[in-house]
Amino acid sequence: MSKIDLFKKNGFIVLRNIIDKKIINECLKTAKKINPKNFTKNKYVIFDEAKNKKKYLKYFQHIEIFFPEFYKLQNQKILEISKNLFNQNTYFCSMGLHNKAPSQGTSTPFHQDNFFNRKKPPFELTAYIPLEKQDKTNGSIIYVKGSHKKGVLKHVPSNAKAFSATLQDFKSVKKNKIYRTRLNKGDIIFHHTNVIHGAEKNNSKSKTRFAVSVSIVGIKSKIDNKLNKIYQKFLKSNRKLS
Ligand SMILES: O=C(O)CCC(=O)C(=O)O
Repeated sequence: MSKIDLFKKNGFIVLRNIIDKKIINECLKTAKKINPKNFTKNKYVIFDEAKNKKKYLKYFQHIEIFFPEFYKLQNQKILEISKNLFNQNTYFCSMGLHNKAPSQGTSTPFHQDNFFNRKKPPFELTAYIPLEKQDKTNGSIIYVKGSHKKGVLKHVPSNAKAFSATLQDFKSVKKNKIYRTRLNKGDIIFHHTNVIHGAEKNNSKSKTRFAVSVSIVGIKSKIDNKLNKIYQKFLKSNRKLS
């Protein structure tokens, strides 16, 4: 099956060895140097907090504005692949750095990005770029195959940092539909904005788990007013938690 057909069938594809490891290492070095204390008042930065109140970086929205080396991840190859997947021109939209600190990094609740992205038609995808090895030990990303075909399902408020909403009914998802990824530096996932995905917490005592999400949008896509109204409500309630 071609990569395009696989993307259409499952709602995601994993491509190996696509991103220049030099650029990844440069971004990883920067990410590891970020001191939470310097960003506590920055509204784009969200932390996990330990019992002793120590803060750990969880999510840094618009990382590229603060650390321009991250712009290097927005390359022509990614745009070309996205263009082929949606059969239309595409553009880079936004970027964020995810982390799960050793033993502290919390899970990513199961969700569909389009609950947050609010696109109609849903011509949007995430290019998910791990900056380091990612597997079961440090919280691998998990997909529900084919779930992008169902539209945006009901989400409910979540206590999870950086994700104001989670899918209401994950229990009904069949086990054989679950795909757990194992990623190395250089790999990339393209996932559809409607595909259900999440990740476990970081159980490792020593491994960080930095990854970058780059949003790419098809030019035929617009903001959906109905989805937008629901999202704004959820956003308000979640920001009070951080
Ligand atoms: O890295 C993670 O756990 C979350 C990633 C994610 O949900 C996304 O990029 O859409």
